[in-house]
Amino acid sequence: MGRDRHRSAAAPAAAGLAAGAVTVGVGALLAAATGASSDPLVAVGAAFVDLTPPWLKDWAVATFGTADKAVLAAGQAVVLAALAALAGVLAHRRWSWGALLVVALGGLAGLAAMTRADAGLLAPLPAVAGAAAGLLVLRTLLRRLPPAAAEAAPADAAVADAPVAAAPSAPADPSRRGFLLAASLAAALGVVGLAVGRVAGAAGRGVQAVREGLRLPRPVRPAPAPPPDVQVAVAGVEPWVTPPATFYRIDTALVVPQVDPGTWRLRVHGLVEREVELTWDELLASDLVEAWVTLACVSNPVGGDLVGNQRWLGLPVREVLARARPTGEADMVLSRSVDGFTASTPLEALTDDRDALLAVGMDGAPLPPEHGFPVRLVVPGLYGYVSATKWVTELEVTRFDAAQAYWTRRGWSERGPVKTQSRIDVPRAGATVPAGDVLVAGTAWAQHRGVDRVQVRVDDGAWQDAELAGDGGVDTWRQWRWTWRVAPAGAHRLHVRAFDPQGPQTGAREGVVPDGATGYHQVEVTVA
Ligand SMILES: Nc1nc2c(c(=O)[nH]1)N[C@H]1C(S)=C(S)[C@@H](COP(=O)(O)O)O[C@H]1N2
Ligand SMILES: [Mo]
Repeated sequence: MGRDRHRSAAAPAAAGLAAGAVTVGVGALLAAATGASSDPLVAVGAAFVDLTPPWLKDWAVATFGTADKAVLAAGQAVVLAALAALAGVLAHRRWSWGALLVVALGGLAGLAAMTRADAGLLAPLPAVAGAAAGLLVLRTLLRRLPPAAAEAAPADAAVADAPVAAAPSAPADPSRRGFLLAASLAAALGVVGLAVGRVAGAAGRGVQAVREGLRLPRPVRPAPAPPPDVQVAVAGVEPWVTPPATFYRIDTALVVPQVDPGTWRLRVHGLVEREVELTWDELLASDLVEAWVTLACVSNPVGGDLVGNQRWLGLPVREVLARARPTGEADMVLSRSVDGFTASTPLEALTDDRDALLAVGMDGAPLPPEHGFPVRLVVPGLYGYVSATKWVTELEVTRFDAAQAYWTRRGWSERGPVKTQSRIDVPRAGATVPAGDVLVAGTAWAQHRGVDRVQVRVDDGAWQDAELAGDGGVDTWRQWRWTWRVAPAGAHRLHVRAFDPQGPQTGAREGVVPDGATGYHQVEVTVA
């Protein structure tokens, strides 16, 4: 009996999975028209991201790094599959239970879609229509199965032996084969719908094609050529210029926002004498400048790689703000992206003489979609979460005591100046190196202050000055190398520290929350 019961749950669970696939597929297909953020999977994932407590986000980034999105998607798939199977089993026992679960899930997804920043009137439609289609498929599939009531009844021999109860386990039974065929077909259609919907959603807006056809104007002030020795000649050190393809990506967007430059606008408002609206054409017609800026994420652990250096092209933000004329009370600019992310940047950092840019170019090309196409902010000296808003559409001039940004509401500091840090790239942690002279090398950063000096220490020995590579400017990282003369055999621990004009970085170990990690990067190596 237990075995039969087990078997009898498999078919309804499969029906639930097939109906779930249809729900997701129909949702994604409709979302190709109503916008990616109304895709039920995307909307629920995005709402989950927004509701994630800081400790969980921190743990996820620390554990999965930039694979956090893939892990979230996989987790979502597992949870959804379990719920879909449960809905199938419940509906088989009693239709109203299963239906209620489907309606509740569809409703939740619809609500999630309505709370997205760019939600239109039709935002809940994909979730609602998807759930309706799923219910229809579930009903149709379950009709092909014998009722569960027979099994749910007391285990009296007459009922258990009734032909209707035995039917599902008889492989040759045409109704069972028909059920499997119908369920597989529904599941396959759902998966195809999901794929087609996602592809059509991205292509339908034609933003990729627009981006590829773009040519950016020349800067009125090109970035200076970095000194020839900006890169140390040690294999294994991260390149001084981070290729866009490997530049770290951190954001809350589960689907890269597709923003058409033709309809893009930047609205500057709030504590200003004059509201300003800027179009893409106006932006490109302005005097654009270029600058090397090293961007860093506040979630970067000591020794981590959520940091990269690039050549950015854009309009100094101070020029946009000058057109709007902030009033005397203003001390902060809350930048907002199409997907609702916000960052709080001190007004000062956007109006002083640093290269805070409304950037349109990276590495001589339009921004890659995942790095903020068509327009993002880049502000030297500040962590990305308080400054580097991608897909930016709004600058609200305000005050720190009047508004809070996305991560500040989730427990992170309202201000995020980059902390002076250094990293050993060579040798790698855990490496075994041959005895003799050992090359130790890496990078260090103290954006907008500059790295003055780097020192290395072996075990508990004295700090030794490393040799600095060429200086690419105070807003960029700086490479260094040090030769460990006749490294003694055995296990050793290398430490590094950088100095900015205010002195050495702190060795006190702190985690990334609330305003960035501190402590010396250390690697353990074995000298053979
Ligand atoms: N719209 C949007 N912009 C954003 C974020 C985001 O979640 N959404 N994350 C910020 C954070 S935390 C960082 S570190 C930088 C990373 O920029 P990158 O992905 O181009 O490296 O983008 C910032 N800009
Ligand atoms: Mo970040």
